[in-house]
Parts: sequence; C-alpha cells; structure tokens
Amino acid sequence: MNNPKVLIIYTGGTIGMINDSETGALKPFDFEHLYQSVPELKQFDYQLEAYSMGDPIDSSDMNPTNWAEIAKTVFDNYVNYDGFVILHGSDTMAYTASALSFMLQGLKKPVILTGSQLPIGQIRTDGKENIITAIEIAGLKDYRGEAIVQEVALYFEYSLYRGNRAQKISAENFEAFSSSNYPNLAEAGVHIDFNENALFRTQKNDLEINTNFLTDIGLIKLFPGMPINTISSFFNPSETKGIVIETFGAGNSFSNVKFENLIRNYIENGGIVLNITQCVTGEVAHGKYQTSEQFAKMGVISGGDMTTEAAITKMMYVLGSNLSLEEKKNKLMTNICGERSPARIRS
Ligand code: ASN
Repeated sequence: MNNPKVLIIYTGGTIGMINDSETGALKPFDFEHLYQSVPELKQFDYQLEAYSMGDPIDSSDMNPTNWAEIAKTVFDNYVNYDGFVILHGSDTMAYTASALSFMLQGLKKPVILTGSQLPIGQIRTDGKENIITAIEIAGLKDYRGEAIVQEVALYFEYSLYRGNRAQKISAENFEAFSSSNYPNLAEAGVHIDFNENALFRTQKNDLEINTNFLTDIGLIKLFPGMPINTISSFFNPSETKGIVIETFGAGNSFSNVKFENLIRNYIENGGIVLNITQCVTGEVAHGKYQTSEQFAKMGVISGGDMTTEAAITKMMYVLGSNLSLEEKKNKLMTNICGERSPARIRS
C-alpha cells in the first residue's frame, strides 16, 4: 500500500473534551470517541493510526517531561510513518511546538500540532476542520515523493504556521494563532496553498533527539516603574542559569544602575541573558538606541525576532546541552531550525 501513513498522537486539550451529561462541565473523552465525533476520518485514503499519551491533559499542565515524551514517540516511530499529527490544547501549543522543533532536529517529515477552541463534540466545533486538514498536510508529498512539510508546524483555522514562530493570540477566536515575524507556511482554502520559499529544509542527514532541557531559567517582562528588588532573586546563578528578558521596542530598557549591575554580575558569574522584544513584530537591535547599548557591552545576547515561546524553549535546550558557555551563547544567536531571522542589513 502506498497510501500515506500518519500517526495521530493525542495529548488532550479542548479538542478532546466533551460535556459531562450530568454536570455540563468539560471533561476529556476516550480517544475512541474521536472516530465517533469525526466519522470523516474513516473516509481518508490514508492509513491512520492513533496513540493516546496517557491521561489527556489541559495544555496548561504541559511541561518539558511531556514534551520529551511526545518527541520520543515521534522519534521511535519516525521510520514507520510519513507524518505525525499531535492533538494538543491550544493554550500552550506554541511552547510545545517550539520545544519539539529543538528536540527533533533533522526532521524530513511533518510533525503538525493542532487542536481547537471548541470541543469536538459541539456542533460549531472548529476541531473537525483542524484535524482533517492537519492529517491531510501530514501525508502530503511532492512530485519526488518527499514530504512537503519537513519541520514542526502548527495548523489552526485554515493556516499552517512554523511551530517555533507561532503564538496564541486569541482566547476566543477560531483564528487563535499568528506568526507575526515569519510568513505562514500554507493557507487552506479550496486548495492547500504552500508558501514554498518559507518551508524549512534541514542540513542534517539524520533525525536527532535532544530531550535534556534545563528548566532553571527565568523570564522577566519589563514595565515602566518596575521595582528592581522584586526581580533580584532571578539573577542568582545558583537559582537560574539563564534569563530571558522581554524589553521595550528594539530591545530597550529603562536606565537603572541597579538593574545593570544585576545583569553584569550575573553574566560575569556564568549566567546567560537573552533579550527579546515585547513587540509583536520586528526585532532586537542592540545599540540602536542608547537604552540598549549597555546590553551589548555587558554581553547580553540579542534574541533577534524570536518569540517568547521560542526563546524560552531554546534557552532550556541550549542550557541542557553539554556545550561550553561560549558555544551555548553562540547557539542562542544562531538560527537552528527557522526560529530566528538572519540579522537584517539596513541603511
Ligand atoms: N485549556 C485548553 C488547553 O489548552 C484550551 C484549548 O485547547 N482551546 O488545553
């Protein structure tokens, strides 16, 4: 049989919820229920197999151990399937997608995350279309017989996004995700229209799995008037090994000697500080304004146009690797799997 073979990995989220007939509350359903709720799946001329990862969870409960389990499931089954679809809650889907992109490097097959805003059992659910099209994409090949998508991607409401560029932007709309700093990989209408130039292609020969993520990290979002005392404990090298700071505009912060000293001492003691912007589009450009100049001097690393989700999971990945401190810093600055754009040349 030459029909594409797709493995559906079910982790939980709204997509797998039904209303409890007695209480009306949402509860996870048995995976078998999926075929009852989406009978269209039986019409696919794909070979579909399903794997449920233990008890379904709300994606707010996802953590690096769960990410590692998903990555391992893909890795262990990699040669046996043409593609993978991961059913996942939408709330932290962009974190999982980013984490998987670093955990599974060298992909030549699609790993597509999808979910829904309304439970699959509800009449107006967005889940059916999301699952059906995600499965279709996971089995698509080009004229040479190679997978069209060869990376971790996220499919939601007619758009396919690079996994480590996507962010959840709406708690209510069906169009719940966006990829503000990178073009969408595909739009699904009458046809599934791929943006060929945007698709990632690995330079690696084989699939690698890296699940050793270090979670001793911090995330600090600056705001005007921030009391520096409240964040000083973050900059303790025995508590954290890396800190992501979300700064203003092109990577700027308030001028505050206490804050600068915290960062300087932390870096001198082996900590890593990665600067990303709070803006939805654009990138960190150290030195563009005086208010970011000091960062470059202190050895803060520019996160370019990475999303928070990508920056956090990349930090965990890099800190968990057995590279030297300098190599770790270089890795953070380097594009690994499409998570950051090359620094722009501008006049
Ligand atoms: N709380 C749910 C989750 O992320 C939200 C959803 O899937 N729409 O698991």
